[in-house]
Amino acid sequence: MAEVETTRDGAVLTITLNRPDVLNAFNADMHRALAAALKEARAPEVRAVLVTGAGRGFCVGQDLTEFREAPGDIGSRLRGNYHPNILAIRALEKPVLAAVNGPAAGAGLSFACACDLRIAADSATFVPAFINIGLVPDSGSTYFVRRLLGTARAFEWLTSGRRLTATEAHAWGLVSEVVEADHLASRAAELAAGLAAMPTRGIAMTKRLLDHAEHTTLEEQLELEAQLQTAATQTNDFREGVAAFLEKREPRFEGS
Ligand code: T3D
Repeated sequence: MAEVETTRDGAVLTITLNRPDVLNAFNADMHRALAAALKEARAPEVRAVLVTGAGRGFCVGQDLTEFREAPGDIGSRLRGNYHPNILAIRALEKPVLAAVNGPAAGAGLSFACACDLRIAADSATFVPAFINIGLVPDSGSTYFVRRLLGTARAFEWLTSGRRLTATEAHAWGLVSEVVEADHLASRAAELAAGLAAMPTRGIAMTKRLLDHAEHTTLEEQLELEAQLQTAATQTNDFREGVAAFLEKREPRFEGS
């Protein structure tokens, strides 16, 4: 069976991590398959991406059975396997929604946090497992968790290794919604379809602006907003949005 499966429903590409026996822990084959899936997501017909896990887990990070022997050169593995996929999610010019169906731990937590939005099943849990085995957070966890939670809470959580429930994750703002486990797939599909029907280029540029805002001055951010707003006014979806408003009808955005 493929370590990562992709399915298309209209303009939504669903990427399913598929090593359910180990709660979708990462191994080299899964990294490669995920890279291919994220490449597939770049197709213009895809306007929203949904990522989830097969079975009862979302993703529990590195497959620890590979650490039985000496860990080898972890830095090289991070650079070669993990970083390209995290960067690919951020570079993807469309929204990426994580439907967290079960434990998200270690680099699996980083992977969820690299996505633009997260919803969770009520059975999902969030575990910054790195510290529990004497590692530091990697794959962007310090970047994304700090951004989502603030430095003080990020430090407290990442150094505790504490398992967070879906309800707690919602209260902290880590996920935007918690749904009953049986309804997660349908709710995620509904949300992804809604995102796919929005002005895709406008969403892509909003994503870029928010990422850029993390490391810039107000002056630079104002300038980038002005540049991307100029680009936005040149899209078909801008013309359609204004026309629909003036004609008092629902807009039909095509993502161009
Ligand atoms: O190499 C590099 O490139 C470095 C990169 C490192 C990045 C990292 O991700 S480091 C962090 C690695 N992840 C962890 O440390 C998480 C370990 N897992 C857990 O702490 C727990 O499994 C959970 C809290 C996530 C979930 O607990 P629970 O009780 O729901 O499930 P479980 O019973 O522990 O696990 C179910 C099965 O999955 C079990 O196998 P079994 O007994 O049914 O045959 C368990 O061994 C397996 N499993 C869980 N996590 C991993 C795993 N197998 C391999 N690797 C795992 N990470």
